[in-house]
Amino acid sequence: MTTPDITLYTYGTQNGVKISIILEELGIPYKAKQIELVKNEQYEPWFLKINPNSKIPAIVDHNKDDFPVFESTAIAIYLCENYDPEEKLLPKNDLKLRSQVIQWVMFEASGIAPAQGQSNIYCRYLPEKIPFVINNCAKEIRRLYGVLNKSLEGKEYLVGNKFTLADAMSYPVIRGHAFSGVESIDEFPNLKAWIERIDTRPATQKGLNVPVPDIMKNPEKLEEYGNLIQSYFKDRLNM
Ligand SMILES: N[C@@H](CCC(=O)N[C@@H](CS)C(=O)NCC(=O)O)C(=O)O
Repeated sequence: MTTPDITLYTYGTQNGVKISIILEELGIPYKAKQIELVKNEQYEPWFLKINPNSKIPAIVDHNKDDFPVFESTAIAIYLCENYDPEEKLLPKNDLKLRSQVIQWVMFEASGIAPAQGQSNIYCRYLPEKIPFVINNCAKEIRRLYGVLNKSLEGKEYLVGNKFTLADAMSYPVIRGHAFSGVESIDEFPNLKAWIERIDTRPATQKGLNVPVPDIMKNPEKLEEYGNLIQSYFKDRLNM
């Protein structure tokens, strides 16, 4: 395999660190470039050529004619398909195992991430607090955590008892449960133990600190991002 030459465009949010975690876990060299979301760099024409959806994360693979990839799930699968010959994170030939990993990756992308993303908006950023909406978001997050908790019964990781893409994509979002309005996850002991297990993985921890120190422990950066989200509402609600 030729030495990978990848630029990661990111910001340190939960979606951003999904990809730095994967790059670190695969041991792929990469350059991380912080996109200044607060200065609207994501809307600049050069970045729209990389991600027409104007969001981080995105990558450019310089070894493949500067091939751009956007959407965290698509990036994760691309990286494994091109740069995971040892099948560290995504099985290639065992198609059932591969499907199981992809099922949980999709469960995260279409279930957990949107549920927590919505909850962040309603319980953190929207100036008006609407109890029904906040409770409904928390209820859906708890339902999804219940599914994961049951699946982790007697297991260390989600698929095949080894750390895979399924864990790598879910962990950075789920560890932020308190931020998303679900303060305690004591009722999900398997999920809690799973988070603590992944907390000890050096590569994952390294990825969490790209391009800035872990945003969940970085109040200044968290506030900066929060202000950005609130500015979207001000525009939309004409506040
Ligand atoms: N579905 C996308 C979501 C990406 C996303 O929402 N990125 C946020 C940061 S976590 C962003 O770039 N927001 C800036 C904006 O919306 O202007 C993915 O998984 O890559």
